[in-house]
Amino acid sequence: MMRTIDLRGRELSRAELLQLVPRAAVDTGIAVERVRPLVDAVRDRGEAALREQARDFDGVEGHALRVPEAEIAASLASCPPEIEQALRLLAERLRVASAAQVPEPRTTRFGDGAVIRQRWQPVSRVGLYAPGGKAAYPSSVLMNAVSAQAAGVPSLALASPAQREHGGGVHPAVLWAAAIVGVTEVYAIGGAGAIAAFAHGVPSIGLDPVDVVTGPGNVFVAAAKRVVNGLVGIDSEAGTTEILVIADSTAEPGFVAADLISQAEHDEAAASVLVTDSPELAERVGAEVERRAARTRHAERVRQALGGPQSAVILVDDLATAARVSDAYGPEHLEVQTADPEALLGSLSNAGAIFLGGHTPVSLGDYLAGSNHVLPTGGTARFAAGLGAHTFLRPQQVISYERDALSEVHEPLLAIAGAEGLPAHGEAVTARFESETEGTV
Ligand code: HSO
Ligand code: ZN
Repeated sequence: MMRTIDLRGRELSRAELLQLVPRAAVDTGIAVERVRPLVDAVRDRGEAALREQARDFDGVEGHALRVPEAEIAASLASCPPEIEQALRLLAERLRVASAAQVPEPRTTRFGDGAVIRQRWQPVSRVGLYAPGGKAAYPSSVLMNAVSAQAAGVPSLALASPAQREHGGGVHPAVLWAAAIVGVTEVYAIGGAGAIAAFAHGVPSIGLDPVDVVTGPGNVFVAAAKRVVNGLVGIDSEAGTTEILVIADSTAEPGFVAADLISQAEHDEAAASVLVTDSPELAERVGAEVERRAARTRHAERVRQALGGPQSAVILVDDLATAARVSDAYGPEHLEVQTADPEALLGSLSNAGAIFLGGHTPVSLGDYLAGSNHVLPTGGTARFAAGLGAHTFLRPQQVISYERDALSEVHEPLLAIAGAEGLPAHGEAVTARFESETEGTV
């Protein structure tokens, strides 16, 4: 089902490695032109535009745009207890691991009275988008909300499309997640309109503008985030899911196959890549993939994903080359199933998250590892990070100098101000010492 790329005995340049496995093409750029009028309409006409968009795109009219708080709390009554318990465990682990992502403040001193503090300031208000319908993942809602809370964001709003089949309210699974993390401001607004509402605010329903918008969505949601980027901050665009497994002859073929299939289950365009120095393992994984894919619920989707050009088995001469291949690809999820995964970690840099050893499947990270599953896709792991407390934090420098410390840099500062032709910059410092030199106070 998966095609094989044999790199044994071949030296590929970095440029060639970058081309090796193609990514599914996403045309967010085209969607941007389509959503811009929708975003502008919400900016200019607020609630009326949101209601038109709900009618046109969600088939819902006359519904409450803000979900009553009592309804959020009451939603858990419809949540099966084992699911509620599991979601609470997820939230708790995520909370602990996310708290560890918040950096300590640091102080730098250049002698006495010359102090620079660096503190990490949370943004004031965040808008979190949760898709509705089939992709209503409560786990993703928690990944976003708990990260913002761990950062110390004081105000958090959630939006999700109004669902016709739920009486114009938001998907119950989204409400369960909101209830579990104590988010009380929830809006039944979907798509580009929701992103616009967060960015511009909607006074008639009491929706104040936010500073940062995060959360997954379809191509139109991604496009709307691009449109409002700059007015507000956004998280990175999380595209179709990807897994790359580096495995050697000691790996368990069934584990490798199960993990390749687990992410293929998300989407026909999902990418599953195996890189191995063992042709025997490749063969056994291939057989396991066939066997397991035949039995899985989303068999057809999995077949398409694994059979697509975005998926492959790559044969290499050694694990060092496997690491180079993986780094060039920059997968969202990287699994290392080798005799000594720690030994390879030093040569791996570009991945959204790295899963070491045979008992750390990606689906553990999707749900209960305590790590965040919102990760950079499409090769953006080469420069971007996954979602976390840091998404909502800004490093801010606080500077405080005393008189003597200022005097110490007076002369060199005048020199730089002179070089830049900005003498008033120097005079602002000189003013602090004039009383002494001229005898006036
Ligand atoms: N693997 C997905 C996240 C997810 N999995 C949500 C299940 N639910 C992208 O990392
Ligand atoms: Zn997943």
